[in-house]
Amino acid sequence: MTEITAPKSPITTAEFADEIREQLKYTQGVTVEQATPADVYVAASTAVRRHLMDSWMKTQQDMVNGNTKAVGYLSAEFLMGKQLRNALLNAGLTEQFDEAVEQLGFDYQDVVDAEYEPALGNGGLGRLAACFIDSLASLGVPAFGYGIQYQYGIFKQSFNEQGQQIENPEYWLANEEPWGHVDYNRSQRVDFGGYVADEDGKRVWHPATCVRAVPVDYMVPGYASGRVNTLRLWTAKSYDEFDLLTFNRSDYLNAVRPQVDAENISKILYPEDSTPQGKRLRLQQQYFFVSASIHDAIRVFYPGQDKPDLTTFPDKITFQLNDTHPVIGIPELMRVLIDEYGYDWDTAWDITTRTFNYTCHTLLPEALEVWPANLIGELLPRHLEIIYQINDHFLNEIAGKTRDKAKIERMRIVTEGDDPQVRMAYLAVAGGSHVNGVAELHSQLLKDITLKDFSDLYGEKFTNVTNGVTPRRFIKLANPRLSDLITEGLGTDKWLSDLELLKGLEPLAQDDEFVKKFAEVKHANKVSFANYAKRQYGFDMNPDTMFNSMIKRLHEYKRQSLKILALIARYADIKNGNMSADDVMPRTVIFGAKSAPGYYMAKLTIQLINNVARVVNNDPDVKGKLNVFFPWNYNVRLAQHLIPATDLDEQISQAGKEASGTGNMKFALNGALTVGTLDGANVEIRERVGAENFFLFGMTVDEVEELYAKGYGPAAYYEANPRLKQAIDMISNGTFSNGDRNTFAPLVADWLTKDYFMTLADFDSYTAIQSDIEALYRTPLEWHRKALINVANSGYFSSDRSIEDYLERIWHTGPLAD
Ligand code: 26Q
Repeated sequence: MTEITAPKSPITTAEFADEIREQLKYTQGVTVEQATPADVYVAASTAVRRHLMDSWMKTQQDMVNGNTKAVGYLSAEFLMGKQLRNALLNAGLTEQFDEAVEQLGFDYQDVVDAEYEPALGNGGLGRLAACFIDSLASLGVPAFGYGIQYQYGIFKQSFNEQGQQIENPEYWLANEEPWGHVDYNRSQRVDFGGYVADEDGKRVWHPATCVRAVPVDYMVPGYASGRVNTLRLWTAKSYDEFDLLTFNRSDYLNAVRPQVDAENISKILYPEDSTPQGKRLRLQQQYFFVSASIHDAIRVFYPGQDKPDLTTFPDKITFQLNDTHPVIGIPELMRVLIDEYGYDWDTAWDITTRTFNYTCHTLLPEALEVWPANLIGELLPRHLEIIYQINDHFLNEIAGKTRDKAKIERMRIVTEGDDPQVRMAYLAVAGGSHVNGVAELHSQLLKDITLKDFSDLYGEKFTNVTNGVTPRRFIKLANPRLSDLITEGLGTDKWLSDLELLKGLEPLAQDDEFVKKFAEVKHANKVSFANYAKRQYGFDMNPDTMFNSMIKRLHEYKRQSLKILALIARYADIKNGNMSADDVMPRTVIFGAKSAPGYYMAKLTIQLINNVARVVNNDPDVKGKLNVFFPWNYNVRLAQHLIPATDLDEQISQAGKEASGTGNMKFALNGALTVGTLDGANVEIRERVGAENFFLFGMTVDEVEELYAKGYGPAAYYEANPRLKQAIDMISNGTFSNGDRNTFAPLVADWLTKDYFMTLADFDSYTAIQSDIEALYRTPLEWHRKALINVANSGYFSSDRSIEDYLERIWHTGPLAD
């Protein structure tokens, strides 16, 4: 007997169909006959929202009235993906929806396809935030996600004739958006600029301008928890007051300018996910959403109180800072407590440090945010004073802990000199209770290198929480075939809320019949993906080849270049006749990647991949043996289609550079094998699935360090390895640029002279592991057995487990009582 625990709403199909009809008529003003799939999408989404309303309101009431501390997840990005299917799943309405829509004469897939994906994030960090709020709700923990409702999400990527990336605006709000509820009556004012004056012994901020932060609320239904949390994204509106002086001078356009500028604050998501540029508007965005969120939390937890006792604030809510982006919240809470509520410094500092915690997502020094003090002073003069004061107190405090003068200097929150800089990561460590990395290795390296001085003196603050992904979206929704097989294998669907139950599949890996069914699921997924890729992109993919994917942001440290060099070497082997037809294991290589618009090397790499794809796919000599595809505009939807169809996943960053990775977890859970370095969460995945079920290659962190210390010269590797040399020479001689030798010259020059991420040094080991990969793939049963063992042992990588770790190690709170 299979035990089904998935929630099922008591509503019938007929009732659901009636609700859709009502919505169509009374809200949208169309008949069923007139309605398009997009109309039905809006009507059905509205109906689902209505169904969640009671649980949403009750969750909020229980949160405010009970004693369970809530979590405020402060994040500049939430990469949510489509909402409808997820909401249906978590609300237990999937069947009713499918049937109702069919009864109304629509294809449910058309209706689902009508949804426009909100892409309010760059990549891993934003998607992690989305997984975490899903898990918080599913575990019944009261929580707010707080962020920004950008009008333009991450750009829509296309490729031009030359294979270059083109960025197009992603104006997702051009379509009706039924999920977000604009709540003008819960707006907050956010001030900027001006000056600070001494008045009656107090510092008083006289801002120059202000904007109105209007919340847009999204319901976050938990799976099988009956709880519905809130994602509150702020949008910037101007106040409707005119600058009368200017107005009277009849300079109307200038009078309206502040209004127009105000609304720019939430206009666009910055598409850089490293080397932040210190842009004024970006700082405005950060302060905008953080200030509004802090005031919102005070409003929610002390309703109607003029003089709340905010010493209890840390018992009401704990704020998690998703990277340094919301760290301006630390001086903001200090300012609110001191200036707005009259607390003294020490009390305010005690409250603040007990409220905040900080998650770091990087190891790259250039990705650690630093703001010019001058810029902060211009936009937030009172905050700059407070930051300097925090700096002074902090330096005093560490002087009591160490006599190492150099160390104390290194730990300054604000640097000295002509153009002082505020180091947001340092401010976050000083102003919060806990700091965590996102995988074991990353947390260790933070302590040993990036934040070593801090860890020496405040070791107790440092901890690890390994990332995770939600099995609801990334297994159940993305891979229904595998979900059914897992449920069949385990005899229950409880794994959806307790992913460690996947362990129960391990014995089935010795059952050849089950492994064959598992292999059939993978094949069916590949066929589905091939059809999807044909429809969406016009690609011709052969599902009987190995599907080998590399999907992630384009970055030098992630080393898409290693993959492309190996691929060119393989192409040359086949072309040169170095391999007999039998030796060639047919492969379909699939890339997905966006580059930051101003990242020259990354954009050139995209162009190279596209041109290698063009040459390889058109070469009759390699027909049927090697194909390369680069579907444009990689996003959550494409991930949901591609991951279940992948045989081999690439996680090949230079060791010590990828903080965690989360794609690696999604692939392992969907039965792909990983080829990867000992980096980020790969280390833990390999530990859990077993070394024999993971294709490891490349230098370790220590070996990288050693080689770097010795002096790394990439040219020697080029000279020593004829296959590598040939691959690079083919790029140089114009094979992939219609004979033009200049197009990719900057890439080649970089590899041969700098190669900062040691692509060339790892080439040998990377190409050597390919024979193991191909040997295994020739015995499908053994391949799929290992893939199944991966699934069985990846339950740890559920974001439910990550959240439980946060609850235990950092937040010290739990589910609401029933
Ligand atoms: C900062 C300032 C100004 C403009 C942009 C930014 C910015 C925006 C996004 C900086 C960084 C990001 C995103 C970083 C990110 O996605 N990091 C990834 O986080 C994942 C979740 O923890 C990890 O798995 C990845 O290893 C890490 O690269």
